[in-house]
Amino acid sequence: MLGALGTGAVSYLTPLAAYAKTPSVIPYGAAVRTDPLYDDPAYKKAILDHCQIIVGEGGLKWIDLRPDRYSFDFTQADRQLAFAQEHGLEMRGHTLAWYAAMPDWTETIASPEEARLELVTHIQTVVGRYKGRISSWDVCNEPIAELPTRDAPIRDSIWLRQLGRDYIELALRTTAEIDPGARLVINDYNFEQANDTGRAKRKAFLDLVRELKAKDVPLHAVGLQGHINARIPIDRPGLTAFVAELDAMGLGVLVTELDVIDDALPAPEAERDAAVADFAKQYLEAIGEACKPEAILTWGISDRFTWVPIWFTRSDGLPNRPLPLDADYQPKPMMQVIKDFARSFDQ
Ligand code: 9MR
Repeated sequence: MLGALGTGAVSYLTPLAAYAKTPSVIPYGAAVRTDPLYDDPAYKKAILDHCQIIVGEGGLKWIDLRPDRYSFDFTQADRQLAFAQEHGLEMRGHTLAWYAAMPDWTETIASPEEARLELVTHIQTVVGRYKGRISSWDVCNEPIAELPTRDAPIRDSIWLRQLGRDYIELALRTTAEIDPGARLVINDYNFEQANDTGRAKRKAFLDLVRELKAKDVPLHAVGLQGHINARIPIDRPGLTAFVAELDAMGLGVLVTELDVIDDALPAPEAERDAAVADFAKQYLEAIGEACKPEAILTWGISDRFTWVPIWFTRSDGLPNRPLPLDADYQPKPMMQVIKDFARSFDQ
């Protein structure tokens, strides 16, 4: 049996890439936290009822894997993968090269040679361990600057400081070398915003992707995170044109981290949930006008576990409601939007 979105004859074990070629299914997934997968039966049931894919909200980040320069701690990622395999779910890998969630010791990386060694060794070890079991990687996460300019389009990080923008190519080539079967993704956010940030992000991202393609760097798909800020309108034509350009370059498109930042939305739940669903709908429709996404993942499944209040607590003190299930795992209109969108591609 497929999960809630599944209608086509695709088994749980079908690699992500194959879904893209199957006309009737866009698999749905969610970012997961490790402990409740095992300790909270209602959380586990929600994941199994709805998802074909999981991705660790943490676990494969440097801060989780690399307590020090010389060791790796795979505890969380192994538990997530064991869950995925036990239940026939895909697991995506997030993430190999990112500016954030880095352990302090990485700040002591002091030369290009050292940076190259650390990045390559990390990727060899992590991708090598999960080869054939994690079939899609966010190799590079959020490479574009917060407000990219012509002179500084790439975000500051230890990798950029030591290796320049070639760190992106290095990460992609190393991942491809270690697991030639893996689907390699660059993942970033704020592309949908109808403002200068949105426009600049789209341009800088397209420039980067064009450069990588021109150099024949292995890159198969792009991840549009979709942390939609409800204070900012969605630039539907801008987003559609952007996705159309990516699609024309032969790249797959995944929605990787969908949620709606609701701190500025009205308090009443029904009204707020409707607005959240509408933002998700506009976002997905704008993408869908240009291509059929390979997958849709939300960043968490239930309002019970979400990163949003870390940065976007509401001034009225009410809990955020950014995700497709409420805190008691009941579906909200956003879940229906995702299902309807996926079904709109059925033949
Ligand atoms: O949701 C994640 C949160 O629990 C972590 O503390 C944080 C730092 O590792 O990362 C959050 O996830 C981010 C993701 O990795 C990349 N895109 C933005 C996500 C939300 O901040």
